[in-house]
Amino acid sequence: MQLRIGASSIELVPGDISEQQVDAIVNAANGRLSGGGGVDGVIQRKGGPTIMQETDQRYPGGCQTGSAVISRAGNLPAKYVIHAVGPIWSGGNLGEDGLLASAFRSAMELAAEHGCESVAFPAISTGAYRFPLDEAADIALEAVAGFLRKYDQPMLVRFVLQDGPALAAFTNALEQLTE
Ligand code: AR6
Repeated sequence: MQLRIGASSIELVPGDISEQQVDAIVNAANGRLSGGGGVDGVIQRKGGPTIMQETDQRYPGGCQTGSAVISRAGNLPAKYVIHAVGPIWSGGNLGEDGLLASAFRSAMELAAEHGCESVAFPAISTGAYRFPLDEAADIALEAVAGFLRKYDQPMLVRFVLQDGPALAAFTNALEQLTE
C-alpha cells in the first residue's frame, strides 16, 4: 500500500528491515546504543562490528529517547543506519506518544540532512518496548507524513513490517491518514 505526499511517497511492505536496498535503514535502538535483540540484533549481526565501533566512537554518551544518530551500514545493502531510540511503553502517561513521534522526526531529519532519497523504518518501540501497535502506527505515520508535507524529502519512506498484525495496524493507520 502506498500514499503520495507531494513528490514523496510512504509505502508499507512486509519483510526484514536489514535487507532493504535503500539509502538509510532505521534501527530500533536503545539509549546506550549497546545492541540487543529484534531489529537491533539483526542489524548488528548482518551489518558486522563496524556499525557499533562507529557509534561507540562518535556517540560515547549514547542517544536520548526520542532522538536519533547516524552511522554507516557495514555489510548491509543500505548506505546508512539511523539509530532511533523510541520510548519504553509504561502505560501512556509518561509522554510516550510525544517521544515516539520525536524519534521518527529525528530519523527523518537525519535522512534528509544526509541526502537520502529513500529510508526504511521498522515499527519502533512495538517489540521489546511494548508500545501498543495501533497507537504506534498512527503516531509513526502522522510524524512521517507531517515531515514530508513540510520538507518533501526523502522521496521514499518505506515501513517494513515483520508480521501480519503490524502490517494490518499500519495499513489501517495509513487508510485513516488518506481520509
Ligand atoms: N525487520 C522488520 N521488523 C522487525 C524485525 C526485522 N528484521 N525484527 C523485529 N521486527 P524491537 P523496540 C519488528 O524489539 O520495541 C532491542 O533489544 C518487531 O516485531 O526490535 O523499539 C534494542 O536494543 C517489532 O514490531 O524494537 C532495544 O533495547 C518492531 O520491529 C529494544 O530492543 C520493533 O521491535 C528496542 O525495542
